[in-house]
Amino acid sequence: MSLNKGKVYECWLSYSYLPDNFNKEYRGFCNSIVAKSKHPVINSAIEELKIAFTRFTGQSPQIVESYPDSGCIFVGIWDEADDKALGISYSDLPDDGFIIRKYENSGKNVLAVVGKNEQGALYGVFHLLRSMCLGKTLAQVQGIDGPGNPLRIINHWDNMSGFIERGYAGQSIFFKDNRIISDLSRIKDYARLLASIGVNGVTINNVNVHQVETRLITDEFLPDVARIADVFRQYGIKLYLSINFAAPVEIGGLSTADPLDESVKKWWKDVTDNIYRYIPDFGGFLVKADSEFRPGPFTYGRNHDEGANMLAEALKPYGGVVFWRAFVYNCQVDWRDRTIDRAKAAYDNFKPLDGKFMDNVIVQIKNGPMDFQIREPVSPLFGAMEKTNVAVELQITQEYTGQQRDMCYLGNMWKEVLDFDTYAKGQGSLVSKVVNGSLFGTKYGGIVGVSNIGESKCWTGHPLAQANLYCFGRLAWDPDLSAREIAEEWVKLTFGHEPQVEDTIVSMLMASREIYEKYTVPLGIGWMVNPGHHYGPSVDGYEYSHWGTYHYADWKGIGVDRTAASGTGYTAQYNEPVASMYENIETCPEELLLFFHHVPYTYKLKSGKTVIQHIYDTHFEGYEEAEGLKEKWLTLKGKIDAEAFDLVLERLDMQLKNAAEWRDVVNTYFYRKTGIDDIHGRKIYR
Ligand code: GCW
Repeated sequence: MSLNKGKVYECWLSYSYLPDNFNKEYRGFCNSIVAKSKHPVINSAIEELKIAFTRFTGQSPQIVESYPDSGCIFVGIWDEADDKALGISYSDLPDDGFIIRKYENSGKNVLAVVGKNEQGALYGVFHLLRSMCLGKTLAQVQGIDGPGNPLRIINHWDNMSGFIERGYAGQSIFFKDNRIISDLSRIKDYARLLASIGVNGVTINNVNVHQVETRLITDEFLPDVARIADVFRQYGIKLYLSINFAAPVEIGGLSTADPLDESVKKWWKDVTDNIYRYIPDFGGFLVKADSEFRPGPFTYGRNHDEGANMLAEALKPYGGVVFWRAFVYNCQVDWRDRTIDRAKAAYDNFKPLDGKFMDNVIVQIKNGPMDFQIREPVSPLFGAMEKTNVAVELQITQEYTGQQRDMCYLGNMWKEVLDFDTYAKGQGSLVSKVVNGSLFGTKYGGIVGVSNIGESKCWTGHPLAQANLYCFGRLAWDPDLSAREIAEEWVKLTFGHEPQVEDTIVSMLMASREIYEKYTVPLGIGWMVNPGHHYGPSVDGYEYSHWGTYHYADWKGIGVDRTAASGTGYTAQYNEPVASMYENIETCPEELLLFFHHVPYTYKLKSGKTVIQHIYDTHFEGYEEAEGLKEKWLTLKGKIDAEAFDLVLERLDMQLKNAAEWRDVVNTYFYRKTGIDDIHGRKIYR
């Protein structure tokens, strides 16, 4: 761990705030660590205990191979442990899981952290340290735990130039000037952060694979890619690469990239064999194909299953997997053509392929049917792929949710996704059960998040955006945690235990998504952003372009009719009773009203307000509530780390400017479109 970079750098692992019960509960174990294994992952676990205990006690613990004459921590894997003392059998431990138990060894107290494997032991150590910092008792910390999802993956949209597509926290920590960075120390710190929240895989390059990045799979770059993989491996994290489907043509000298062509198959097999020579535990490929001008099997009259299976075949002997993205839609639409609905595309493209993918292919589905808007329904594809491994893709980086200038804690949104009932096998068919493989008995599954980190000193540009990375990992580990619990954990670990500090920051986080929604896009309609960079308002920015993202506002009404009765028929992609709920305007949740229905501005909401009045009110409120965020933050002056305080304050000022612009642009637009006055007579910028 690179020390002395400040608390904002150390994030939730600064071990700076020790609860009162530490001495009573844990102090007696902290002088010695017993470890028999020299495995690199166990070494990382020990290193972590050393960092933490040294911070806690001011003394570095001794590392020994046999039990000392005093209390100690034991770290290891099942085979090395005293299984009688643990009181469970090997099969009681979940995969990659652990047990923490206190027992006596020759009259001395041992606190054992025992993993089913080395990774499990590392997770156990992080769990123990987190619990200590949160003030949990020894009784509470003991027990068995394991990950709720087999695959917990971070995708980076980093280009080798160093630029990060949709990155709001500086340049890449992996790449610079079309090379891999030579000093890997920051990558190690990053691996440590990720392992502490249970992440077990990382894709280091952008899904849009450009020219230089296409060569990451060749001898030119593999030695350096392998160095990065070595760093992640010490923390139980596998490395994956995004690949260019047209690579056989672009760098292989072949005339085709047809997935059924024998020379193409051989090319990928040779490439894959070579990768495994450098990286024996390589995770696999991530593919964006036939999407937003990226090449794919469609060029050759083939389908996604054929493309994915060809790659899966090459990876199979090594246990590698293919993440194949379902973000496939027609992005050359004429807005006048109401028969095309981008929201329907993922389902239309992939539902017919259910059952055709090999068992080491995972179809990676964005949480919503459009594209990471502040409010969207959950993609109907989750309730439709019964014979396919699927993963949900969440966007931790805040492309459409404030770009890490505006505050937006995404925990509530992600919980809505994971808790959404697809009814695929009757009530209780939650997305969380689809993606962990339990609902349909699929082999793999998991949660993928698009990273929000970069070279920024605090990693995420906005210090409070660290909460989103933390939340992602915690939910991937345990989807049953609540967004609030996770926020509370994060605040305690990052800013300490002072109740006023905790209450203030937790309440800010919990309110932030709705505040952002209020001053931006109303009632689930989405978009209305400036084209290209996607920050700030432009109501008609995408209204007449080819991307398929319309709100259809005219002087009479607004919204997209996606009903089966009179609209695009999107609602029919859901299982009952969800389909009918959305189809019927009376039962459609109001926050998604305009996503599913086109209504006049005078349509009355359940609150008794018209849609137009709702637009005015929420935009005024959203701005005022953003002001409230700043007021709350100011009460923390002198009570938290000064650097974090200043950085956040700076961002809150940017947020206020943005909120004012959104309020004025959106209200003005709709005032002029409709000619309907605000009933409160507030000043609308005309
Ligand atoms: O939302 C869009 C983004 C693109 C991104 C694409 C995708 C990586 O604006 O920047 O490309 O989604 O998810 O592939």
